[in-house]
Amino acid sequence: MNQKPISEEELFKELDYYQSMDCKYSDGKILGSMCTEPHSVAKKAFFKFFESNLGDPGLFKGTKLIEDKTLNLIGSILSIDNPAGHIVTGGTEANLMAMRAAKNMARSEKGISNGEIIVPKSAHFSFKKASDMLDLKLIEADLDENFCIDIDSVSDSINENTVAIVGIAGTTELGMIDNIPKLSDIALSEDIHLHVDAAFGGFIIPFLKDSSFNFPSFDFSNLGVRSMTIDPHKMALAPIPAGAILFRDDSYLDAMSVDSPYLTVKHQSTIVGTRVGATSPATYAVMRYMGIEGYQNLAKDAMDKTMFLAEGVRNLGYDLVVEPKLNIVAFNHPDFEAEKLANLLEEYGWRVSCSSCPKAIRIIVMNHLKKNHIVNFLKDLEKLI
Ligand code: 0PR
Repeated sequence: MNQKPISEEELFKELDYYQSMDCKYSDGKILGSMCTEPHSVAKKAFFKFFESNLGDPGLFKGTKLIEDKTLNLIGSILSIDNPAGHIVTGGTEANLMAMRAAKNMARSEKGISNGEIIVPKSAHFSFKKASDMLDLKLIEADLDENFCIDIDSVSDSINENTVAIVGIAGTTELGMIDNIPKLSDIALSEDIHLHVDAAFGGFIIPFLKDSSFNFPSFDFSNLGVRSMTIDPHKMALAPIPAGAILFRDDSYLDAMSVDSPYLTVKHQSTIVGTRVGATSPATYAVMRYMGIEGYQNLAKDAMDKTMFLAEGVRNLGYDLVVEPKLNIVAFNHPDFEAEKLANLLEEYGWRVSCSSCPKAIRIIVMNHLKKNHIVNFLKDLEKLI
């Protein structure tokens, strides 16, 4: 470290240098990210509250009230009044909390000490972390021909140690939506915690409901659903790190609560102690500013662009892995490996990612991707064949 202070000018010159190496959403070249440029009102609200620490909420009572109000707003799109939960750093932390609650509940109510969780093969890798950190055996259920969780495989995997079943509403790789009503029936009849990971889909599925998209219900309206993950920093235009974990009632938070004797609150259920306060006002601000109509327009726009891209890719002779359900397009070319294609596209500046199951180029049509970017992308894609 430098002995003497350096000037602000010199310092920011250095930071500018490093920032210039970063990709920018606004360039329209980031095609494999579930995050996007946050809305300006979200940024403004974030910086207004950036000192706030929700780890000690008695000191930041206003921020805490906003966290509760934000959870209620999110609850209103997921068919639940007054959910329990927290604004957290993202889908990983939310999934960890859900699995921790399920584990602790099963231990105290059923005496299960060597728990197992059943997740689809399409589950995000955060469940591998949860399995490792919480010492829960991870059972991967098969997928059906539509890349959704195979219900029979779930039934076959249940045993006396099962503490949770996980369904995904908007899979990371392909954007598929598992059959939550069926999983809910199983969870109710077996008395097992059902967690829905709607980290990606949670802020788009509810807003497509009234258009031509006919999705089965994926939220708390299914009585077996006990918790849900939903990420404002993905489709809601909130800044990173904004995730949310919602529980059906307080008992799940109580099951994770530890004493925090010298804080302004005497119990804490979150994984992190000192925790960012600013994402609650940022999420609250953008949700209020957009309203249901704003998100409906965003969702419709994303799906229009998705269909335009899917059609364009198909017309060039590429094979779609599956018809897009949400705003993800995955495709292959008969003569090229996906990774090879990704590398060639990178030479044109496009930052795509590859799915693993099946291997394919995967494009997430986020808000920063405009129609003209897609047109240019298709032109470059044409040059490769
Ligand atoms: N659940 C689902 C269904 C997800 O898709 C993701 C992340 C998570 C949980 C975990 O969320 P956090 O990453 O917020 O903890 N999905 C993306 C992925 O892993 C996240 C992402 C975002 C990756 C932007 C890259 C990127 O540039 O692919």
